[in-house]
Amino acid sequence: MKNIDSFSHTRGESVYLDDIPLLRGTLFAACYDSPVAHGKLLHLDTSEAEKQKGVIRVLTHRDITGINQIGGIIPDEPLFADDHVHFCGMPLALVLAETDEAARHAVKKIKAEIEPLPVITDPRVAAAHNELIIPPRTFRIGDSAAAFGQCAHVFEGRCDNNGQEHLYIETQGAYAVPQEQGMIRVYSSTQGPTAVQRAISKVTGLPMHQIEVDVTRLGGGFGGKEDQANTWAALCALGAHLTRRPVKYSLHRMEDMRMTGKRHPYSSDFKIGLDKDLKIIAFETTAYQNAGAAADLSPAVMERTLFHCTNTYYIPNVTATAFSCRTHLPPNTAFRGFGGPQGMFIIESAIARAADELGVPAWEIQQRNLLKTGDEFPYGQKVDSEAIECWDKAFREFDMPALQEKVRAFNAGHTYHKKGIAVMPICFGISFTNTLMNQARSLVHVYTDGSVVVSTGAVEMGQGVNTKMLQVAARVFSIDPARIRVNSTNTYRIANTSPSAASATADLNGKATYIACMAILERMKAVAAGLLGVQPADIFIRDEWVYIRDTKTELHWNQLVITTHNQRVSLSEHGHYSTPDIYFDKTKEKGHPFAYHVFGTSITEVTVDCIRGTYEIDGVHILHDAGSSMNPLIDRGQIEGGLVQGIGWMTMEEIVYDAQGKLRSNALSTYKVPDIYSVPKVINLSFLHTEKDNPAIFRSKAVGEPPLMYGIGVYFALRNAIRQFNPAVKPAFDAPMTPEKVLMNLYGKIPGAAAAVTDRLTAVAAN
Ligand code: LUZ
Ligand code: MOS
Repeated sequence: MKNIDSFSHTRGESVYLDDIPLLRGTLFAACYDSPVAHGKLLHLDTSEAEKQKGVIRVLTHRDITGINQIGGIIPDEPLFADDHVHFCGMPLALVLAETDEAARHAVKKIKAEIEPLPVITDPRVAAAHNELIIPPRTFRIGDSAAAFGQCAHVFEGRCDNNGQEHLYIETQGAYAVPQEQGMIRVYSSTQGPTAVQRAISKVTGLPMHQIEVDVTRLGGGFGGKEDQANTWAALCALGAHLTRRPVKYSLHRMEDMRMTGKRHPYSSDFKIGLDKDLKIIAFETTAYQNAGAAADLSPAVMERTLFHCTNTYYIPNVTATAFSCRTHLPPNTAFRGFGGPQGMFIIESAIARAADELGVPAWEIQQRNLLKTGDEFPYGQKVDSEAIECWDKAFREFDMPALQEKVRAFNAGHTYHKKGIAVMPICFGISFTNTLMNQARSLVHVYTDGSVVVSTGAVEMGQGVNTKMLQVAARVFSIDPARIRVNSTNTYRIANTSPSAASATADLNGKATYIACMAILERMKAVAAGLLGVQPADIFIRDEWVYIRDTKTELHWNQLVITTHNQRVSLSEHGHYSTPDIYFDKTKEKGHPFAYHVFGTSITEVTVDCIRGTYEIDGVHILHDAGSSMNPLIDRGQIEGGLVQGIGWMTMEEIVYDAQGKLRSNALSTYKVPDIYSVPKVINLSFLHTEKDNPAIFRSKAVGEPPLMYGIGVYFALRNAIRQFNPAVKPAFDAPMTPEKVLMNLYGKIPGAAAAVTDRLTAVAAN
């Protein structure tokens, strides 16, 4: 089944925040944000701004009617700065004006006097100053210190990964509309309608039932709107609450890039020990997470880094410690993978370091350590593994020996172009690591004309979750999908939602929808059984007709619906689902936090131009564990999109803050994301189809985040190509691997390299 939004997207009819018609009297908001990363706010002068034409009011922290606090996990994040500023981009004031232009013009008239304080941007420096968001945490299995003594080989190293800008096509924004009796309806581009409702409640002081949050769809989220949509919605709602006029704010791209947090950069140390057969016996890591100026979701992201720092390998002795470090950058936040990719980059770097030193391909080490069913993770859960199945099938289907031979032959025949190959097996835990968040609800109504409407807590952000919800209802009722509509996500229909995140949205809301539809179906079957004089257990609905076991009757879905209603039996149900059998004990750092794991293996081939440092990705061949996919077309889109987003993070997206905490890569002219020319020339995708009864919907498996981590394979394929050209160099583990870094690594250890490049370039120029 196609994504149900395909038609309206193609015709430009899909409604995003900016497509909502504005009511007369709507005010436009614009934010004045701190130009300084750290300092004492001595004076804020909004008087000139207030005098500008069209300006109705300028809000600061003094205007907050509730509390000046939007921290979700830890209350450490004021909405408006009061006495101190903690990052460039921190909101100081909000202009409300009759037009967008007037609001943004007036912002320029605001003046802040800020006494600068020392700025920290490096997480290791923050840790040295004990600037931590939460105390460090350590996951442990076995005894790594003792185990190193028994290893034939021990290697140490360091790895660094940069952040990543979410770059959802639709920027952050909200539209708050006052309703009667002090209520406010808020349209928000958020992955978490309840989080928005809660933040507005705190800031305005209104009870949550006065606040309705409605989300039709987002133009992308990627984690950037799991927590950080709250700010803009709270600002608009506060404006609407105070002026009793509708308030709209949709951020310009540069405002969004400057004021919002990103994927967390990490800097980590590692130590890996192997026996003579390349079995990894011991692993230690200390990871420094750059959290930015406030907690946001950083503690949860840090936790997922620990969960995934052994990726898909069984290691009997592990000590993994993580620090969440407070710096003067915008608070970093959720981003597809949620700390998992950063954890996996550490172990993959450690394996690559071992491979460098031992002179074996990394994939020999990877293969020898894959998880087997029953193996225990450092956090205590025993795995139900598909790692070896995915790996073996990938090697078979994509003919790894032939790929290796192709690369070897190419490299033997070329001097200035080199190919590299790398394998990236993945393992990603499915469930919010915070157990209580693993719940969802769905409200299903069958109308008397036989049409159906489904409302859930799932937010459609391009990932196709609404199509999957519709498929669930169509499958349970066995009716034409055209009879079913999926409604907008609304806090009056579905309360206390978890954000659409953690790859778990279709799992959780799909199960809730299944439960609701099944309850209605059971009641309808009882009605049919009464009409037909048989037992309810003998009634089936197939393709809209009622059957008594295998015999088709004259009773159609439409008639059964009417009869059910006429008998005063409910055609509505509110279904609730919570993932069974998951728990985690933070005092012991042990438990069974994940419903299941998603596996996969990718094989990547790249070609590096060893004169220029540029590269092409020849192919990425993916064997992905999708369970029994509900929608292979949508899942393929998620896998291809995730891969390319991961490639962007690992190879080209380079966030640059200067020493004063100012974002230099603050526009698309200075921040490079993958485009059609940088995607792999070939993406082969094959599914590992399984029928296991994992707790996802209809034996499918979550697909949102795991494929991003295939992008890590491109980093290591590039690294391998570089070493084909210059075996003396051991490139630092420092992502992204931009063309500049490739070039510097290519000539890293060759005396006279710079002169050779200059000579070569001169020759090229002369031609
Ligand atoms: N969000 C969250 C997530 O709050 N908890 C999680 O465990 C998570 N995992 C992935 C992505 N978002
Ligand atoms: Mo997410 S990183 O699943 O919002």
